[in-house]
Amino acid sequence: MKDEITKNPLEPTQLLDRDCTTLSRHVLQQLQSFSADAQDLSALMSRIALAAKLISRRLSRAGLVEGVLGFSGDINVQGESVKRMDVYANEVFISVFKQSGLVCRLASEEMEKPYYIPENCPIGRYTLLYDPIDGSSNIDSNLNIGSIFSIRQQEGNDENGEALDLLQSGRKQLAAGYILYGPSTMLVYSIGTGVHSFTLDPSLGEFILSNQNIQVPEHGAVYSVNEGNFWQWDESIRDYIRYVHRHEGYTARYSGALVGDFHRILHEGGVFMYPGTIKKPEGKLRLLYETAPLAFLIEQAGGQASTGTQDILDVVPDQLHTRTPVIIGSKDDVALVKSFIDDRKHEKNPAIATHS
Ligand code: P6P
Repeated sequence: MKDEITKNPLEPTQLLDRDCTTLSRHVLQQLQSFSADAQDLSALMSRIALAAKLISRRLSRAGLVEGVLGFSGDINVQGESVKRMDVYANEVFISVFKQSGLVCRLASEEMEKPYYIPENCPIGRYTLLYDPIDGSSNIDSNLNIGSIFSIRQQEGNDENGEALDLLQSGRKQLAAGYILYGPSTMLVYSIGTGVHSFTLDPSLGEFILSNQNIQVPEHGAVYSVNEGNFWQWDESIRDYIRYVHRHEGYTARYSGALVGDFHRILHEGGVFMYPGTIKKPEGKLRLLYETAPLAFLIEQAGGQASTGTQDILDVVPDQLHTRTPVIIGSKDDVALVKSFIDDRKHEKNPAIATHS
């Protein structure tokens, strides 16, 4: 995948222009509009960038400051032990949207119910759905982690506070993206006009455009899955793993943090999977603020995202923290995994036609 910005060195004036291409400006460029909606989306992305900078700053000093690493002692709605950074990052996203007039509700992996910002609600027509820190088991080992976000338009007034309008498919997303806290802090986003990445320049305190119109390769060597679950999977997934074990040209990469694994697939191609297991057929990853935003991105980048039986973006959740199995990445590699699922289905029921 060519990086169109770095394959030809930029002239000085082009370099200056590139350094002025902040996230908010890029959104307006993408929308080719200065309308109120465009300005809203631009302002929303700026606030997300501010959240990313605050979290990145805290992570960069985690080993030096008391009270950053380790567990908070709480258990979240997912039944998972909460890291102090989970709590901090969750609060950061809430704080950056206060007094914004933009976001009325925030739905987070860390909160059972959506959080309402009353002063925004009559005017703010947007909902932020987010996983404040994804992969927090990596924090204390100083390995890559991420934040994942999705923006939806609020439909109706949500009088009863049930936020039922959020229980719609991922195709209702206005924007989606993630922040990768790695050797550099990167923000990758889409508003439906391609996938674009920004790199935080600490000397400027700004996210600067580093790559645009990212396209995932049709195929890649990487398969990314926790093979420790091998015997928990459906036979069809084991069939796929046996295939990549026996064929040249495949390599396993798995960091235990979805955002980093996804980012690698987006750039190098291949497939990331978190399949369902016999005990938990719905898998581990959450739809509204993990797999649906990434599915939005991968489809914008020319790839695919499936539960194994339907596109992730077509799944309609029955509750805020609905989980789905996920197979996401290059078109050819997602299709290969699905072919093993279809073959097993056909075996169980020969009446189901399966492709060769
Ligand atoms: P496992 C992190 O807890 C996470 O939600 C994702 O970031 C990651 O891909 C997955 O779970 C890892 O789960 O079961 O392989 O440790």
